[in-house]
Amino acid sequence: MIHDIEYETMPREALESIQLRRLQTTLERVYASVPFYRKKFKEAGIVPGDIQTLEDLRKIPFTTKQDLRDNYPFNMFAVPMDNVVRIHASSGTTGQPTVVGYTARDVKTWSTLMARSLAAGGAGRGDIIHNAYGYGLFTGGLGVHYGAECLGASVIPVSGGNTKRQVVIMRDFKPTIITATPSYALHLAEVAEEMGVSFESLNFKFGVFGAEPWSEQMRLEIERKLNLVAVDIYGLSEVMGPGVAIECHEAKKGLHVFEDHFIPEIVDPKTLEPLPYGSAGELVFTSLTKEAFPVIRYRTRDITSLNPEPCICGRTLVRMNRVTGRSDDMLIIRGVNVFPSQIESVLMDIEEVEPHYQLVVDREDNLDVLTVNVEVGERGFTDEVKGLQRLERRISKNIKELLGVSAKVKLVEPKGIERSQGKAVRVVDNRKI
Ligand code: DLL
Repeated sequence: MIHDIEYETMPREALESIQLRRLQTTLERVYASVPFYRKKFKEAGIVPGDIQTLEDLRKIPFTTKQDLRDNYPFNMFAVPMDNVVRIHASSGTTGQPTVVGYTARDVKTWSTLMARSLAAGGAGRGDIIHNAYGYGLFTGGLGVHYGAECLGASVIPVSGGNTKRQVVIMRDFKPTIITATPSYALHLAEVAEEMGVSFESLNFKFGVFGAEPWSEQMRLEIERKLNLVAVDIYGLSEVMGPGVAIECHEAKKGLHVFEDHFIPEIVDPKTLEPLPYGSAGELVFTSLTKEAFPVIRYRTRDITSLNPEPCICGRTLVRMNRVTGRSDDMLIIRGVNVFPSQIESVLMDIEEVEPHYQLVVDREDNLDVLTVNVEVGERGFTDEVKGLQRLERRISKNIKELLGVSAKVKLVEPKGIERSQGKAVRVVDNRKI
């Protein structure tokens, strides 16, 4: 079902005129109230009034994660603290956390966009949503929660962790929709199986998974193991949280970007030149309606491409393709660019292994060494060392053939890779720069 029929199916011309009006208002606001943006505009020799068309947006400099860090914690806020009703922050695993704020209207907008997202993912009134995204500073839990309530669905705020209890809740409350990171969804499936609870006997229809990259093969694996239809949801705290873009369950082919609230651009991550529809590059967002924490040309570091073709679901919003990785978590192994998602695709094609893996990069004698630790499934597990070695060699050969990079493959016994309660840690890079 389409939650906001008017905005989600709007003809391009009408949408662009709304975008331009909202963009101009946002630019005036940040220029007046955020010293960082005023300085950037001045350095570029522009004022908000110079932006007369959507193309003019390209005259404005980019904003980076470093800019947000430099303004830690609240200096990017465009409203006084009296008007901020919510604060979230990124986990800060790659440095200082990024802090974001919301006014009451921002929370309302976010809830509406999350209601749109859940509806696109197959949810409606009467559905029971098992929300296993973490509640807290992470935007996943509360983002889905408010969206579910706005939609009129019943939400179970189970959060991440305490997995056995989650299985009992799934068995007893019979939720119809699950929301979680894809890695945690697979972990839930595993624990359910251990507890003798079959997903066939549960009531799930749809799952809305995101917050970390996952491949098409992983979607098939999740759909099979959890016995549901899985859609991809995208978002980031800096831009809002979950609900910036979502796949529709009808097509499951690219994520509709809510362009009446965010302008997406794709740029070459090296030259920063804009790229046309269809070309893969770094995704950049400008927010159009946010009050407390507007972002102008924010470089997400996520690599994807945009597809303007009409969708069978009726939405006219542009679709972004599945995020294949980040321009900054791209691994360079002996000069070869490799995204963890590419290795994942190779692994997923091997029947004997499970979708639980970790990539470790070391430097030995000045050479990069990539080790792929992957769990062997109960089926591929054998006490026979030779059999395991054969499998390791086969995987290594496939990686070499398909990605052009040499990798040591280490099979790990079932459950040997630590399970995440939220986002999976897929890469451990031990190289010193
Ligand atoms: O992960 C928000 C979110 C919560 C999205 C729940 C979806 C569901 P952050 O913690 O700020 O926000 O992390 C944002 O996670 O820049 C991407 O690199 C990655 N990411 C998010 N969704 C996807 C996805 C939330 N569907 C960062 N596919 C983003 C691939 C994703 N990567």
